[in-house]
Amino acid sequence: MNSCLKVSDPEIFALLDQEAQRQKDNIELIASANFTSRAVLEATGSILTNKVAEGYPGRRYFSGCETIDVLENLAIERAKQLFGATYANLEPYTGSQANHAVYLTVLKPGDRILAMDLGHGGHLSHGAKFTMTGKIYDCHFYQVDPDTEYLDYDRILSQAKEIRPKLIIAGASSYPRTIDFQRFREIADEVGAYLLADIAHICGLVAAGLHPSPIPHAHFVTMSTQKTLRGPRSGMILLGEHSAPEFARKIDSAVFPGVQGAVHVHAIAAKAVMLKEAMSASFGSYQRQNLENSRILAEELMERGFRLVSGGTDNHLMLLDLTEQGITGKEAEERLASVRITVNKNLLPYDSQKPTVCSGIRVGTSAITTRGFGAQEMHSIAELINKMLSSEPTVNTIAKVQDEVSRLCRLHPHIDSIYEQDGDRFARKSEYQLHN
Ligand code: DSN
Repeated sequence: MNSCLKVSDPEIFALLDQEAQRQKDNIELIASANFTSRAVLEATGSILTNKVAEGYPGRRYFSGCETIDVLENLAIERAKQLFGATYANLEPYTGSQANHAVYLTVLKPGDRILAMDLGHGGHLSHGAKFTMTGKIYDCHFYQVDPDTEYLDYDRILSQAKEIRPKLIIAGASSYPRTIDFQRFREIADEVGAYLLADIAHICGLVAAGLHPSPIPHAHFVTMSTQKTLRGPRSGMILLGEHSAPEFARKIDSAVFPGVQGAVHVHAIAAKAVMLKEAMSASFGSYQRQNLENSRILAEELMERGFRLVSGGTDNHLMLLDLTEQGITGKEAEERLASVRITVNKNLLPYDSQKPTVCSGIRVGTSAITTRGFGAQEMHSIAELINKMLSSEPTVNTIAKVQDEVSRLCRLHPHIDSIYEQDGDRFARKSEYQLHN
């Protein structure tokens, strides 16, 4: 495939090659990042891109959908099986689109939402004032406890009683602790609100049984599929048995034609592949290692004097407060980028810095765990972060850190390690290997 591209568009080919090299040579610690399998990539880049389809299996607005009807039904069944759901909609283009479809299902413009504050770990699509959600709905926010930095469910209940939201959103993009979906449902019931669980970050852990599932509790469950699930860049909506009878058809029409148009059939196929992979024993091992890596990295960083928000992590990510080190999140992100360690600056709860500066960074282990990094590498990475952030690094230190990053990357060479890890199914050599 790449050889066609090389001939027809050498500029784009060269950029892809450059990005492949970056992915190979960098330690990827952005918590939402991961590496898909080659099988997922093949489905994403397949001839399914050529097929136009609108509507749902058996209810299409174009002909020629016999094959893709089978494909979409198979994907739906796999999603239901993996998560123990009774309804699945695989058509949302992204996690944000999935959220918008839920809003369209139960809210009218001006209705109240209560969601996690963006600066405390929430997500843009949950109602930040400059977003579509924030402009259409009346959005209010709960925050973490100022002392423990954990969610304070009693406080959320009091706020819910005061605000009387029509929808409560449980879910985050930078909250390192377990979320109690049952408690959230009790709060929602007490104030007569619907509960949406957005599990974009933790869906892989939920699928592997390593984080409590929201399916028995939430009215709606949404997610993006490229993070801990290791799928394509896409979205998904699930319903449990208590809400499917009432909402299945409404969600269908909220997704299409409510918030989007023709189906991304190639992404549906890639999600089907992702779901099959997520049912394998190796996926469970991967997620256990992901949690173990995260726990070890958190401990190693704290031992080196870094303060972690909430004092640690229960999941695949952690937030480092760099106030003690005297640098901003922006400076830390840039310093680490200079040695090919990729992180993102992140607001911390009650942060006094602007979102473009931030007082901390978010660090996640999903991508490096896919790459095969284990306990020993977590020790090394903590040491490298310490060398770069605890004080201004010298030229000599920077050179030594760069060498160590190269060594670690060579030890676990990019995406090809996934194929070896997962056995025969992905045994074929990648284009990247063939070219190098
Ligand atoms: N939701 C954003 C994140 O958590 O990084 C991007 O997917």
